[in-house]
Amino acid sequence: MSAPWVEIRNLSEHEGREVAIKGWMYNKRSSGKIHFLQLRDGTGFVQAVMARTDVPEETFLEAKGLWLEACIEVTGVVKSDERAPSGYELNVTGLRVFHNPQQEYPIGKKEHGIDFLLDNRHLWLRSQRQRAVMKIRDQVVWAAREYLHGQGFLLADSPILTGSIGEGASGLFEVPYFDEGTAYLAQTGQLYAEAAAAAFGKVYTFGPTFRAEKSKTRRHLTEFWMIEPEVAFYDHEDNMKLQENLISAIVESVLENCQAELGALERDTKPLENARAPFHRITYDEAVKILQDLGSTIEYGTDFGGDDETVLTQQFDKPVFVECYPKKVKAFYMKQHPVRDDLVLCDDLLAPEGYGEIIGGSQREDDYGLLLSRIREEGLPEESYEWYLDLRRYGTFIHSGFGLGIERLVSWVCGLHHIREAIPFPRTIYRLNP
Ligand code: NSS
Repeated sequence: MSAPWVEIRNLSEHEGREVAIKGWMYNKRSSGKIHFLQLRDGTGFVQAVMARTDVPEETFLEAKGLWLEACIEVTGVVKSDERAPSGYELNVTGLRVFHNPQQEYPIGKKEHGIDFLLDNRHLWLRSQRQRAVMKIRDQVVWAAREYLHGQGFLLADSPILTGSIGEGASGLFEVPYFDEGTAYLAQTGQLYAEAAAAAFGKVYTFGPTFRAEKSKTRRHLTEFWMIEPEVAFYDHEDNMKLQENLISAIVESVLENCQAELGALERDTKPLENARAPFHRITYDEAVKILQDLGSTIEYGTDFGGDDETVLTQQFDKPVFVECYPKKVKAFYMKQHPVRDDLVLCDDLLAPEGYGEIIGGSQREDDYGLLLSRIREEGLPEESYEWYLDLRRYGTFIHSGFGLGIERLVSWVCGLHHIREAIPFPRTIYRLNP
């Protein structure tokens, strides 16, 4: 009977038995008598040790001729080994070569520039570091869904092709749309989430969102994924509680399930362990004062730049909410502050260690007249908001929600220098391929 195919992650269940592993050879060391084949199969990494005396001569020669990233099946006996990162090694008994490249793999051991790596993103993804980031991304998404599902949220997907502008007229990707004129790629699912909240109570959307802003920062993608919860009868305060509980749950889940990956990234986990609700809170007014006291030239009434956010977060040991921004720097749908009519009931959640905004949220304007006048002030095309105004015509309700940028969160959790590593195939203003 031939050896059963097993995944590297499950090797511990097969100690002492002969198994087959299908994967790629990402590295190799050889002496005259032994080949050390480093294998990966996507679920893990393991060293396969082939001794000349254990295999037929032609098998040993065939292994000698393997190029990096050869796709192979290795048969061998699983042996525990304390020195191995996975705790196991394979004593090779057989080899089957599916494809031997016969040419040098473009990504070698030497340092490559970031442009080269991004041009080769389709291959770069195979590296141990990129696998760690993607595994953590997967855990972040999984944990977010699990938390929301557990709280009774219903997933209500929103369209990507839309006729109404979600976040202001700048930064829109336009697509010709049959006889209907121009469609926009969604900047947010929020307006649809609000309709869904009136139908189903607690909802969230989760999908790709698009911004055509020409931002070249470490925090901006033109295509990013956003989770957007929206809840009927939640006010600004309830909204912030949901945000801190969601982030705490996600971070806890990553700490529980991704220790190996955090280790591979050499991530200091203390700031993550610290990120337990409740988070710090300051108002926009207080934030401006803190920044000015620290020497910033920020003027009251303007939005924070990335550098301001970095400085702010460095004053706190865990995530911090900045609440109640001036109306004029925020989107039209935010609810006016009950006492200060120059402010809105909103919050940005800033991640520590200089990372800055990972969430933007608000209580929504539920007053028909105020909302309509905001749409007019912003010069938005009124006709395409008719359906949105209906939500205020038929049983208007207090409600709040927010958008969590997945790549921003993954960047912070992984301790990445740049957001482009937080998504399998990043889209930035300079990159559409691969
Ligand atoms: O523009 S946001 O601040 N808010 C919204 O889109 C609301 N409509 C969300 C809502 O209330 N349902 O974006 C929300 C988050 C922001 O905090 C970031 O984490 C992320 O979306 N975001 C981005 N990530 C990567 N790249 C870019 N360009 C980007 N823009 C926002």
